[in-house]
Amino acid sequence: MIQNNLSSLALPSRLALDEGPGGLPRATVTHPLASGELYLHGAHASRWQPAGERPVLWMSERSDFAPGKPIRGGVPICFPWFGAKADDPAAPGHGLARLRAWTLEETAADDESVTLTLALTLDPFALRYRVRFGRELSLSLSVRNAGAAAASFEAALHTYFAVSDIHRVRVLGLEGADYLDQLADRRRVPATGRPIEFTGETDRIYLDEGGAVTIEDAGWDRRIRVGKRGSGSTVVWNPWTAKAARMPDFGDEEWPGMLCIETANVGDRAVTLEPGQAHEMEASIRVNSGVRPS
Ligand code: TA6
Repeated sequence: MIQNNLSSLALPSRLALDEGPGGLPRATVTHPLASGELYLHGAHASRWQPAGERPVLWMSERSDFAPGKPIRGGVPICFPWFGAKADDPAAPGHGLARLRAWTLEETAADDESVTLTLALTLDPFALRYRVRFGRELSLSLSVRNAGAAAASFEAALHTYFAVSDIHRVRVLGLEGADYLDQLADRRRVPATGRPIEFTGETDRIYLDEGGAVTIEDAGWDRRIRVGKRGSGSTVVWNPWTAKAARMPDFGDEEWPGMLCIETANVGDRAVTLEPGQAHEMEASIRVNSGVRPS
């Protein structure tokens, strides 16, 4: 059942609302410059395809679409913690925001894009999330401390990108950043000075200085640029064979076709807000054809 407030929204012509798999309310964008899809469940952008390009976001064929379950692919929002909750191992991984029904507050469309603005309250935080579908995909998460005391949070836009073959992909832009290796108890590893290439399960929290990261995909002859603001960590993840096989909502053979580049603030880059203070984190994603000869 689509939430009541939706019926009162005047939708621009390039945006439609229906019920997707699992009966989840879904907004579908059809614009000359791009098409896209977003579920109110988790404010989850699940598809973005600029005109003339292959789809940019990856989605597992095995994903769940059900209340209380995360969607496997697209852009899950991890908030107010990343990974396991430090003081409660029984708490859902990556927090609560991706499991909640967000309210669609505003929509807008122009010659460049279609923009959706969604809201969620997770005490003491008030969240607003603006998603702009156009030649670029812009995702902006604003968090305000609506409580009476200082409060801290971790956040990540856990973006799943579609790639031709992880073996033919390099990641540029993190050569100068140390990383915490999630496969070795978050041991700190010094910057390598080289682009990232993939030969096995990779799960790293890069402590970066906020520059853009580029996925160079030689198989599809394209580059995906992920720019960002208000983020001090970038998580890079591919589960490879064994971990993919352990995830029921992830096809065993799907791992070569995806790569997560996550715009985040996690660990010692978590954010602390005084009462009334706000913080914004934004990812801006763009596709360019052609890669430098490898
Ligand atoms: O961001 C990488 C990661 O923390 C991996 O360790 C893996 O667990 C992934 O997130 C997916 O987590 P999820 O809870 O969505 O299965």
